[in-house]
Amino acid sequence: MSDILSRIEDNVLIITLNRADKLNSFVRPMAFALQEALDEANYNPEIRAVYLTGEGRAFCAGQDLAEAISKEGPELENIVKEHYNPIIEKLRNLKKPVVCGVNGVAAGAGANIALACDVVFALNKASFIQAFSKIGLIPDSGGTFTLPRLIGFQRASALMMLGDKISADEAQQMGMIYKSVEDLDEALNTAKKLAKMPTKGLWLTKKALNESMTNTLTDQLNLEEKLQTEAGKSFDYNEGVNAFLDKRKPIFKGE
Ligand code: T3D
Repeated sequence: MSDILSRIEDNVLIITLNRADKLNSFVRPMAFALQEALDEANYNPEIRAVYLTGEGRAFCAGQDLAEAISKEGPELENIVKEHYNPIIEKLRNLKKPVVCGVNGVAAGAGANIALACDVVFALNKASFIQAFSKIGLIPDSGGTFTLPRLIGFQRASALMMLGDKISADEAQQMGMIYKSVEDLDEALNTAKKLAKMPTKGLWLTKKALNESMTNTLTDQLNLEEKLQTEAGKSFDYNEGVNAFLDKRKPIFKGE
């Protein structure tokens, strides 16, 4: 059985983490398989959005700790460098929107991979744990960058040091995720909706948001000017404006 399942449905690449008996914790082949799936999403024009979720009762319990301490397993520095850093870079630089459907507990790297997605839904019974401090590690997978920006420095600091479990409802209230939901159909349908939208414009939006994390206001205004010019030359901008003026539904190509 493969560690990652993937299939295309309505132009959405549905990726399911598939080590349910170990709460979808990551081993090396699984990390590489996820990276390959994200590459496929970036380059395959049929794919216009990604939906990431987990099999069974968990989304992902982070690194498989048995592998992490195994003498035959990869070195700790290589786990971060070769597994998680590329996954986060690929998620943030993927030119298609990534919706995450957190179906259960998301711990350690599993939590921070979810938070690196563009739109994060979680089942209301799901939870988030910055589990790293409990085993003497620091939060990785971009957590120290992403979490303080999502929920503020103080709350990020407390959650990362204490390793407290946060419910999906609490995560929504503090702005960590977009929505806590009763049924993840809403999350998959959101990915399908995004797959019909102007893909290029969505990518340029994502790029602007990425850079806003570190830019000055002046840099950001200049970037908006540049990206808006690019968006304005797209097929979908022309189609969107014409459809509006013709009072019809636009048919976007993603270009
Ligand atoms: O070298 C490095 O590690 C660097 C990279 C770091 C990145 C990281 O992600 S570090 C953080 C690693 N993750 C954790 O510390 C979380 C560990 N898991 C838990 O704390 C708990 O499992 C949960 C809170 C997530 C869920 O608790 P619960 O009670 O619902 O389930 P459980 O009984 O603990 O787990 C069910 C099974 O999954 C169990 O296996 P078994 O006994 O039925 O055969 C458990 O051992 C396994 N499992 C859960 N998490 C992991 C895991 N096995 C390996 N690695 C795991 N991370």
